[in-house]
Amino acid sequence: MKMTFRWYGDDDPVTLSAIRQIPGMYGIVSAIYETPVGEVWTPEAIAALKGKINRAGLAFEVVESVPVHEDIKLGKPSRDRLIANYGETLRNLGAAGVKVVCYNFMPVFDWTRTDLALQLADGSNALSFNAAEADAIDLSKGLSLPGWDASYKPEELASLLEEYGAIDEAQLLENLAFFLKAIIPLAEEAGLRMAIHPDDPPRPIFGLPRIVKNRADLERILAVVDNPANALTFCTGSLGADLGNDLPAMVREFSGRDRIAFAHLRNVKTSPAGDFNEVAHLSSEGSVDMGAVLRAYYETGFDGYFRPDHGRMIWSETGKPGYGLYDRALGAVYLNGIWEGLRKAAGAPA
Ligand SMILES: [Mn+2]
Repeated sequence: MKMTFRWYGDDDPVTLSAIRQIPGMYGIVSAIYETPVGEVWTPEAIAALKGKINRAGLAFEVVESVPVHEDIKLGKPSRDRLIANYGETLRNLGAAGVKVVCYNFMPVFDWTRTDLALQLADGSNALSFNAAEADAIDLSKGLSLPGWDASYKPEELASLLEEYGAIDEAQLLENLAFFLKAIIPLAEEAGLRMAIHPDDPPRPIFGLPRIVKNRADLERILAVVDNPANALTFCTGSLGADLGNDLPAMVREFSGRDRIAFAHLRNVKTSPAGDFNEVAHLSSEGSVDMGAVLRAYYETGFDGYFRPDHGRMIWSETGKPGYGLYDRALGAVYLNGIWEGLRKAAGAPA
């Protein structure tokens, strides 16, 4: 297992040198944010990012994300050019030593919350989702969704939502299959693995289709191209927002088949109705049994990448919701502690 940490580039208030000081930290998960979605990430831009990370004493082997253009998800004719560009980006990333590319296939919104700073009992705050509140949002009246207000102009959003009116889950899955059949051979050639991130939250939202929600969905996607390069980003926070998902069993199955390339470790406190808020990583804080999840990884010989996913905002830190330094650093240390315990219990050297 290699421990990593997400970093949003030079604009991120969390610095590389701070991340370097977290014990047991191996590498950085990042992306090129300046290149418009659908355009090629150039070797020069990739080398600049990699250089910055390597000079800080950290590896750059995981990208999150190379975004998938909406036209690919919609299956529009322009997808051929966009998929060719995506393939070229993968070739450039592979040549720079990147091993895993995280992506998602969520229409329009790549995550949804109804509150970015829910006050928890201990005085910290965290992201949360209330299904009834989300269902009550009328997007035709413009977007008033935490975290997304600046992303789309109202008329852009309206026309995009109209286009998705014709896309049901079966059609979206077909469009994903078309993408995977084209991209996975290129990923394999580039020496890297594509790792799809589950839908967050794992439920249909605003009438938009969702196809990465549970065990059956993951199985279907992996079967499209039965190749280790067609892999998963297994996010316990996203999948954990449906109490029907047995996370340790799913890890045991998919890691046992070597189809998890990247593990997002996040804890959420989830209600049976699917409302949830994010919490500290410690198992007793939420609905995710982190010890059981890590045991499943350990016992299936997982040698991919871990990263602590979203943390709370604690100790008066301000910054990008979910992506402060302190609580994610606590998460990394906690996860490393569990891992050391598992190793020692199995008789491995420290
Ligand atoms: Mn995640």
